[in-house]
Amino acid sequence: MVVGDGESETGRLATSWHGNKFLNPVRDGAVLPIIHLNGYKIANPTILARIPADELEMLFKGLGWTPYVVEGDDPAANAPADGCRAEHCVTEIRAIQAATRANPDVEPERPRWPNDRPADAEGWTCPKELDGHKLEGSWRRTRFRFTDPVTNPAHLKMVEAWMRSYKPEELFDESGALIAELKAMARRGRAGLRRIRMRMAGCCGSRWRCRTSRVYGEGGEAGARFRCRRRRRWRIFWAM
Ligand SMILES: Cc1ncc(C[n+]2csc(CCOP(=O)(O)OP(=O)(O)O)c2C)c(N)n1
Repeated sequence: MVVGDGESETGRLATSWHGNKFLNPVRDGAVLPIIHLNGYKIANPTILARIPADELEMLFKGLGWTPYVVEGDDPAANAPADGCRAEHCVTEIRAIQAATRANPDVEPERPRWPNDRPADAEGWTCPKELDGHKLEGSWRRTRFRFTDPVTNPAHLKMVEAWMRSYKPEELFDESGALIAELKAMARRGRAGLRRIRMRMAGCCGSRWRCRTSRVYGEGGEAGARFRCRRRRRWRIFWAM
């Protein structure tokens, strides 16, 4: 589960770090939280990225986790190590489960589940700057947009170079469809995102019967209204 550093300081998520207290390694599943520590949330710095690494480590240890940390701040150079660390965490989770499940009659001690923390730049792989404003590695990446690529050839070129940097020819076939290898990675059936009840704040308890009816509020007022067809009533969920 990848969690943004901004997201992870919102009330409910900040509290949910304590969810490990209720996990029974014999009976329950496990979650590997991967905290995407990229320094910013919307237009502000994040708290977790503003405390020293040793303090952050102590924080998560105090919350009962075994934190794993990336060294260095070059995301491209870190990528292979990120993969290895994540794999190590999964192996550790499996080992905890195997050890406790081998003796299901023994009351298990609460394990210190791992959590992982890669450090990427905010907006990593977006253009470095736009009209003199730093984008990658800055909160500005959510605030500055290409508004005129139709009339501004220089901006159009930048957008094209940016999009091509993701190598679309390796992701889509000639007809523009996603290649089979990637399609096969999507979760299906009951595990598919559309079928997960919690996907919209646990919206109404029916499987994919809710649809977003309209989002109201201009320019960032966070409030979405969902219509629940099964119960035939309106509900309002506030995201903030
Ligand atoms: C529960 C909840 N509270 C608040 C918000 C409002 N919100 C939208 S984006 C955001 C910050 C996201 O920052 P981060 O997780 O660091 O993502 P990044 O900026 O790196 O993409 C917040 C707090 C939300 N979506 N959900």
